[in-house]
Amino acid sequence: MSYEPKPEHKFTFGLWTVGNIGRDPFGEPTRSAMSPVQLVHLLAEVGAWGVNFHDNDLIPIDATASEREQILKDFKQALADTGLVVPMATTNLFTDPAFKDGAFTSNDPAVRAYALQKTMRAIDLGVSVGAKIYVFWGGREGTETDSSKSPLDAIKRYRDAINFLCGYVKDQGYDLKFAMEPKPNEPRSHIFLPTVGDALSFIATLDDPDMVGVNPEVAHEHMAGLNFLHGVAMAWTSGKLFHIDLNDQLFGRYDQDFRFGSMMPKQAFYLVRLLEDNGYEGSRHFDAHAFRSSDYEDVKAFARGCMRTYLILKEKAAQFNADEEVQSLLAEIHADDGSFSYLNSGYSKSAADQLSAVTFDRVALGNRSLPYERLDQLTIDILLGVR
Ligand code: GCO
Ligand code: MN
Ligand code: MN
Repeated sequence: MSYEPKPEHKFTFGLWTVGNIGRDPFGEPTRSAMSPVQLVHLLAEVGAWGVNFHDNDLIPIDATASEREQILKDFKQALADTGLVVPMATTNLFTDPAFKDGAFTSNDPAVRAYALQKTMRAIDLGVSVGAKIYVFWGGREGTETDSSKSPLDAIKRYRDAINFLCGYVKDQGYDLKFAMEPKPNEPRSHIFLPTVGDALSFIATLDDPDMVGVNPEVAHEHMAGLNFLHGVAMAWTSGKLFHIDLNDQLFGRYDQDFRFGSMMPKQAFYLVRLLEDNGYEGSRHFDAHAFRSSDYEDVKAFARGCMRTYLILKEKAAQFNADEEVQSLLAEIHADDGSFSYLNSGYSKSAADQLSAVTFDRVALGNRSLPYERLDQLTIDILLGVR
């Protein structure tokens, strides 16, 4: 199999990912900044399908109207020249000092109003280049000290803001859905909506929950010490997996944003298998960046690596699914003689009566062998390429 990325794979990168200049809290940039047009061409060269951006990745926050017009014209030309699409857009509500204590959840009503206005404009911008998904990552929506902000107030403000913006999108007649992106911390000590589960329960309280889903990110759930696969499964089963941020991250570390599958390839394998086996149709968006030590040639290697690893894992998933020994073990594990099929259609008085009358052999249930070690080693053999 070739691991060449194709448009049907829907691989996307943010301008801020391949455009990351290698600044960190301890060191100055190690790469010179590339323009959005240059980044679009870089992404086309490595074989990506789409490019996503924050409003200010494209248009600087202090750009004049005529600068804005020229940048947008050049960007659209680059899209036309390369065939890249813009499936997703988002707002930068974290860089400017105005947002130092949050945007939608700020204690200052003027900051909250500015955040809404900035997002309305950024939505207009995203929609003007074709975005269908709009991401909300509340990087500054949080606290260092809980004396400063009531989480109840903050969550209410967050809800009011998303409701307001849903209203705006509908009023404009845009074909756009929202995706909330949870993260537990960094840059704030504590960020509201820390995990996929929090985001899902928040969405259920909105005026129009159907308009809003989630954008889970590998690194963010790993930072919280959680199983990303399980978070994604929860989003999927709730019909809320509108987008996904793929990268990699060790547990218990600062936000690392590593190349997809580079740290925990086994977890990445289960994730790709879930997405591919269940027909996930959204973007496979890589929200990662190259090592600070990389130059732009190495940034291309990084971007190609994200897509290549995804495609290798997709192939491994197909191999796992087709492996006879794996399948026979799975069949053994899932053996079902149909004795309890009367429970499959949910509660009924007769099902409850029938169940009440059963005598279970509890010891035999506990003694049943579960060959999970064998299954796991087969998985490892497949992943390590010896099968
Ligand atoms: C992070 C986040 C961001 C968001 C981006 C798009 O940890 O910084 O993952 O990269 O994904 O703001 O919403
Ligand atoms: Mn992140
Ligand atoms: Mn992200």
